[in-house]
Amino acid sequence: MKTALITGVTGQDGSYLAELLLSKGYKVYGLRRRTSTPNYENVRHIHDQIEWISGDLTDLASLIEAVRSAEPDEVYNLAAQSYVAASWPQPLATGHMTALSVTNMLEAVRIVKPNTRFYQASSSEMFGKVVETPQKETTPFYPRSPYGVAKVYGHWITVNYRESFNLYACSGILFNHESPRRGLEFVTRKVTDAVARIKLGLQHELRMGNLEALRDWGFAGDYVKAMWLMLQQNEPDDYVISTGETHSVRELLEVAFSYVDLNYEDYVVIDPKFVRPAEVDLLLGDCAKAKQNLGWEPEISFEKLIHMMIDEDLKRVRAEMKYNDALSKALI
Ligand code: NDP
Ligand code: GDR
Repeated sequence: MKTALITGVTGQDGSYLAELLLSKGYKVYGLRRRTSTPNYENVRHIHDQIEWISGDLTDLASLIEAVRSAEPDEVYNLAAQSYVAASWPQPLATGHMTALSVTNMLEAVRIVKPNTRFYQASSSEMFGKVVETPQKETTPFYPRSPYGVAKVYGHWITVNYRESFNLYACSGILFNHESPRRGLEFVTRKVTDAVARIKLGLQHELRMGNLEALRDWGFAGDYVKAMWLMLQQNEPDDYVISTGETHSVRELLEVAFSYVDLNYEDYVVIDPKFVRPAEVDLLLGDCAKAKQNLGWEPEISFEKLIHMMIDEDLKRVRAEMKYNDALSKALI
């Protein structure tokens, strides 16, 4: 039985990866930081199958202890401050959690168990300003946010530890990937949640930022398979993971609202609050290397992904309405 340690296991990707590894017979350890209220929503269904370790990515001592107790064959380092828009008002916290913490995790592996295979969650945000399209492993980085800058550090320190200490360390340069478990502030989920609420009469407008930004959106369930595949090769390497299709935020709105027979133009209001100080205009990935070396391909299309997210949000919002209705009847 193989053993894996996942940081960020309560997040979107961590929950799908934990499911995948459990289905492959892994013993899965999940690092979780202390929170004042429970944050198990994404892993509720597999909570009992995960060995929980308390720790924080910014605290090296806790990571050393985590690696010592889990003795993992593989570490997946997914934890980060992952919301780009929050990285301008919180540049230092983002730097600590998303950049320097990668060195903490690498150090814990190097000190305690250097034969552990290591995955770093790098991002297409590192490409930032358009230098070349489609973007591939050799495309130069030009990050456009404190988050993007922090991820560039995380990427290069991973490469550096591989070259300096001969660690099996891989950096997965993943383009945007979404699911019904996506945080509510990210644009796809913000839109699918709003579509469900508008359709059910609970919301009447949707305030948005830049509708012309273009993103290469895939399904998180497909992308965690690529993370696992990177750690099963003979040699460690870095890979772009993407769909090879790009769509604007405006197209996202069209696809989402028309799925429930509504017109987005009747509801969307542009609010400067959601426009970023610097934007990444166009992301479009070329994942030929992953196709060739890992045999990986995305399975879920953009439209199917958005429809899946709306179906789940409709189900959840209806359940909330039923609960609130029952509650108000009980209180009468
Ligand atoms: P989420 O925001 O859903 O999850 C982030 C996770 O990190 C949460 O479990 C969070 O815990 C945890 N975390 C944050 N700070 C700390 C800390 N100091 N110590 C311990 N845990 C911490 O992100 P995703 O699942 O979407 O993304 C996973 C990783 O992949 C991130 O590094 C992200 O930057 C990167 N990435 C994501 C892409 C995407 O499109 N989703 C694309 C490319 C890269 P808590 O529940 O307590 O908040
Ligand atoms: P991104 O994702 O910044 O690409 O980072 P997000 O969904 O937040 O934004 C995508 C694009 O949509 C535009 N946009 C809006 N975004 C949000 N959140 N809210 C709005 O109202 C809105 N209006 C327009 C944004 O300007 C942007 O262009 C995600 C994260 O998961 C990162 O952690 C990851 O590294 C990258 O994807 C790849």
